[in-house]
Amino acid sequence: MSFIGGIKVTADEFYTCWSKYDKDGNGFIEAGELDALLKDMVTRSGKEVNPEVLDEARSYYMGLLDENGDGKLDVNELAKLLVPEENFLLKFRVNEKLSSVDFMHIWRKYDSDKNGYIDKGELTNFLHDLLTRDESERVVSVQKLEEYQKHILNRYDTNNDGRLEIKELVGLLPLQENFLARFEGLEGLTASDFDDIFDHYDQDKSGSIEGAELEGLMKDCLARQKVEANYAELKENVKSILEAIDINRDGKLQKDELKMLFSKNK
Ligand SMILES: [Ca+2]
Ligand SMILES: [Ca+2]
Ligand SMILES: [Ca+2]
Ligand SMILES: [Ca+2]
Repeated sequence: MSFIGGIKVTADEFYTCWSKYDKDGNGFIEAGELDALLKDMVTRSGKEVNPEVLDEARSYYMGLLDENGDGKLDVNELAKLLVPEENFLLKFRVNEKLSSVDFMHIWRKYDSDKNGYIDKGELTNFLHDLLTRDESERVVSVQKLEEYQKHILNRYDTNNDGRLEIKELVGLLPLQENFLARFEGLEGLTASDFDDIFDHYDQDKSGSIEGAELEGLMKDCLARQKVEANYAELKENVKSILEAIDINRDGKLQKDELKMLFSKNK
């Protein structure tokens, strides 16, 4: 008889499941908690739940998951069954400050409901990835994650609203020096300065600046004027820039369009 295994989940789903099964919160799924998990797995495998099938499921899953053979599952053992998705932060170099474009990619990934803030559940996803980025095989306990979340909010949630906005997250993910700061005035750019700027923000070399690239550019433009925008303001700025200079109306800035941004901003 075959059962399903290796189910891919987001970090958020993983921790929701973990808290669901580890009811007493002692860091192990055991006894009755384990029965509830096995029942769900039998159902998900499309089989009828009866004592015989449950016994088979128990030996199948415990053989697969219970590495140290103590008859209960810890968080790392469960992660072999419910496999958290690939760590998004691995796409970015460790120990190096982020460009504003990389920062906006991270922001857009973890602000998953797009409300302009990293709320608590989103912060859990982010912290899971941050804590496991050096050891992709490892997952962290819910207790540790909560502890870390409190610590992060204490330290970086400067307006105490229980969530992080862009300038608060920058405290945690330091940025490189503003790429635009190296140019004295943006109106007197040489052709090669301009190419450097376009190449820097067109990170994926698609021939246009779009999405996180455009938000990163906007963030740097505003920072140059000493404006620390929140995400809503950033999007508002992107929108008005596109209205003004996105001549072919594709929602992206091609090179000739970007030129207008710098000739306008005198
Ligand atoms: Ca959010
Ligand atoms: Ca806040
Ligand atoms: Ca691009
Ligand atoms: Ca365009």
